[in-house]
Amino acid sequence: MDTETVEKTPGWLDWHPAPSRPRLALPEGAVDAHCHVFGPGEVFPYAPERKYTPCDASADQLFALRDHLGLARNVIVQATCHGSDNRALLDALRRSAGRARGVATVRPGVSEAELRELHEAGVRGVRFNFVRRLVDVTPAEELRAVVERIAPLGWHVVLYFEAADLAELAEFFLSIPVPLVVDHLGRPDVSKDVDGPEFGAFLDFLRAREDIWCKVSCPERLSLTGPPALDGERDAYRDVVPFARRVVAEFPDRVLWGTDWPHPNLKGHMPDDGLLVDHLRHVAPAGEPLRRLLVDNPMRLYWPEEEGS
Ligand code: 0GY
Repeated sequence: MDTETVEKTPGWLDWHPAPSRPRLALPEGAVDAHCHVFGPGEVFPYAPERKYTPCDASADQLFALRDHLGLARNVIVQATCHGSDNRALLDALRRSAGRARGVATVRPGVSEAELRELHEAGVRGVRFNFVRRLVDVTPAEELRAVVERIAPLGWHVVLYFEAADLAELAEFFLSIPVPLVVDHLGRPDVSKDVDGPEFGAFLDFLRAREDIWCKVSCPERLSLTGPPALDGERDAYRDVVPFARRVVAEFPDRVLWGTDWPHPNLKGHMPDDGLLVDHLRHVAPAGEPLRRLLVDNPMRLYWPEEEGS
C-alpha cells in the first residue's frame, strides 16, 4: 500500500481519548443523530477524491462512545472522506444490532440493488453537501436525479451548507419533494445577532415547510468564544446557545441532536463528548423538550416502526 495516501491531513485533531461521563440526566433511549465512522482505512479505504484524510474512527469505537455517554442509538452520516463508497457505513449499520440508522451518499446511477441493500441495512436518507472545502460542486440536475431515485424508499435529504449560501440555495432546497434535515443549525455566523437578518432568513426557511428538520448540533464547530475556560461547562460555547435555543423553542418537534463524533476538521480544540452532552442543558429544558430532541423526534424520523413502543 502507498503509505503516502493514508497519512492524516497535517494538523488533524484526533477524537478525545477519554471523554467525561455526562452529568446531565438523559431520557431513556437518547439518540446521537449525527456521527460518523472513518475507515478503518486499511479495511475501508478513504475515497480518492476526498479533501481530507482523517484518523480512523471505527464502528466499535463509536458504539463504545455511545455506551459511555449513556446514549442508546446512532444515526451515522456518510462522511465526505468516503465519497459515495458506503461500505464502512454499511458495515457499521449491520454490526449495530438495529441500534443505528444511516445517511448515505449516492450518485444518480446507483443501482436498485445497492439502494435496496442500503435500505435493508438501515439507511433512511442521503446527504447533499454544499460546503466547498469538503466537496466539489454537484450540479442541481444530478441532485434532483438522486432524489428521484430515493423518494420511493421514503428517504429524506440531509443538507449541509453555510448560512451565507442559503439565499442562493433555498429555492432549490424547497423544490426537493422529500423531507429535509439541516445540519448544524444551518451553520450560522454566531458573531451576528440571533435576531438579525441572516438567522432570520434561516428561521424563515425552517418555517417554509413542516417537514424541514434541524440539527441543533456542533456548538464546538460554530463557536467563536470556544470551549470551557474559567467556569467549566457553564461557559462552553456560550455564543452558540441563543441560536440553538431559538430553534428548539420554535420547532420543538423537528429538532435533532448529535455529537458529530469524531469531529472532522476541527482546528482549535477537540471537544470532550461528555461535555457536549452536558451542554444540552443550555439548549433544551429538561423534561419534554429534551425528550423530544433526544428521543421522540429522532425515533419518529429514523425508527418510526418502533416509536412509542
Ligand atoms: C460534520 C462536519 C464536517 C465534515 C463532514 O462529511 C464530512 O466530511 O461532515 C466539517 O468539516 O464541517 O458534520 O462532520
